[in-house]
Amino acid sequence: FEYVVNDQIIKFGSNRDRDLFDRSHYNEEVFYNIKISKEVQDALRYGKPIVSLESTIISHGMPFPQNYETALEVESIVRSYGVIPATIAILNGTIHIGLTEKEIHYLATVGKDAIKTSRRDIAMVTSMGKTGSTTVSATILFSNLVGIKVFVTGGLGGVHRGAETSLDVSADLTELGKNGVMVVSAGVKSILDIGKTLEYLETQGVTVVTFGSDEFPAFFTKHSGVKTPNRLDTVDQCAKLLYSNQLLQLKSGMVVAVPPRDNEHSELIDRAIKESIEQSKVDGILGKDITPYLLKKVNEKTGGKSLESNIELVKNNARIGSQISKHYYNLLK
Ligand code: PSU
Ligand code: MN
Repeated sequence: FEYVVNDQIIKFGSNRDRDLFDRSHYNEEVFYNIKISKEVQDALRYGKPIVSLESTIISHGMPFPQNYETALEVESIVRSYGVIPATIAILNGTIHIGLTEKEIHYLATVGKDAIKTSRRDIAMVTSMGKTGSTTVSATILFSNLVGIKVFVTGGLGGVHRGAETSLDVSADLTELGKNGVMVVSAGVKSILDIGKTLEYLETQGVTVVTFGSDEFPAFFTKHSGVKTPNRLDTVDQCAKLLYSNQLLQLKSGMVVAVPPRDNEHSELIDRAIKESIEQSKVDGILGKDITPYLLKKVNEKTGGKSLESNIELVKNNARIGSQISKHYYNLLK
């Protein structure tokens, strides 16, 4: 069977492939303005393992040039496992699945001039021909649309502290509930309310596992004091979890939280987080600006130590995610 994206015909081998890759979003009458890189098309066509990557972490999550260097390094780590990386973004209104180095460089230098794009922003960005970096939510959505099942990032959005009055809950969580994609991250930052985030994920039907620990990690540290709903110890177990999710067509997501290595700066970072949250109230920061604001402030207050850990853990997640993807594709054979 085949489908058409921008005049490019994408063929799949058999009906079994069709069942394995959820194509339910495809409807031939709908025209998607999507450009899938040649490499990613080939990987989809021949059933090679793929891992998708988000781009808000490039534009809003890290400063230049570390954002650029990290994005390329993460891609090369993924490749070192024989897995194809697909960084996702919207460039001049066109959804791109798989970016060139030049395109990554472009996003890294425009930084916050790119529109931080979650689900609600997608149609605005595409219809106005704008450039948008995709958050975890939009990246999950596009991954699912083209059939990519494993997505690697640093940290997820979540339920913000004080959400009982502000109602600030990241669209990452509802999107996780709607797509059978496995997201590999280092959990959620303690700028968020971790306990409430796990409650919300349960409501959304999202399977949450911690890799090799009984505790759900807090991004910069292994320890959050919150017990994880599930623990898995091998990449093969994670691949089997994904396989079962697909087989049963649950169409809801999975979070694999990878605890970061021990961090000697965790107290410094913790203090910086608390101060930054207070400062954000004084500065009147609201809505989608809060997460980028806090990341920047925490980085400044820790003299770049938080950024170092951030880079380290994204790479670590890429190692685990790539292996999960490989094992998953082996299960399909
Ligand atoms: N956490 C990070 N780095 C990031 C983000 C979160 O450590 O770059 C980004 C991700 O793209 C995530 C988004 O999807 O922030 C969540 O934003 P919000 O809290 O506004 O939903
Ligand atoms: Mn928010």
